[in-house]
Amino acid sequence: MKPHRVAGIAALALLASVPVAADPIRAGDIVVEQAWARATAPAAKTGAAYLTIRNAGTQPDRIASMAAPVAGHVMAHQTKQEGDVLRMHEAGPLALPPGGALDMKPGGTHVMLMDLKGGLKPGQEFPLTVTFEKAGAVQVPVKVGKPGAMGPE
Ligand SMILES: [Cu+2]
Repeated sequence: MKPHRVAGIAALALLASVPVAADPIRAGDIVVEQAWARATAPAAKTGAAYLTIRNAGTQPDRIASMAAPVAGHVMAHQTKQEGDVLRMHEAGPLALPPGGALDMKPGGTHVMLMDLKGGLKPGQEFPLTVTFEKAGAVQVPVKVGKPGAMGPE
């Protein structure tokens, strides 16, 4: 019996279970990666986050809901060109066909963070909980980049 060695292995196991922003997060066959957000002004009430979600399975799935402690309300938005204006609309439940991917990017589908509680600061990280109809809920760490950033840093 070597108690200190057992404790060391337990600590390693704990470390391995804490996700880092760059690591893909899995829920069953659903893989979430590269979650990031744009910094906002301190008093901003809305912000946008982006992530890539892949369905590596054989069954379709959909995003049922999203939540984050930095925001009062989280929804999926689509950006559409209307004449010469870009407008955002609430997207329906985002579908993930088998083998398909949802690649959220500025100017396209994004996670809209509503009723922000104090804005988003560069370097900040916050958890985003994405609940899938079949795969269940995953908590994804979202890294906040610079204002106007076009991708994860
Ligand atoms: Cu939006």
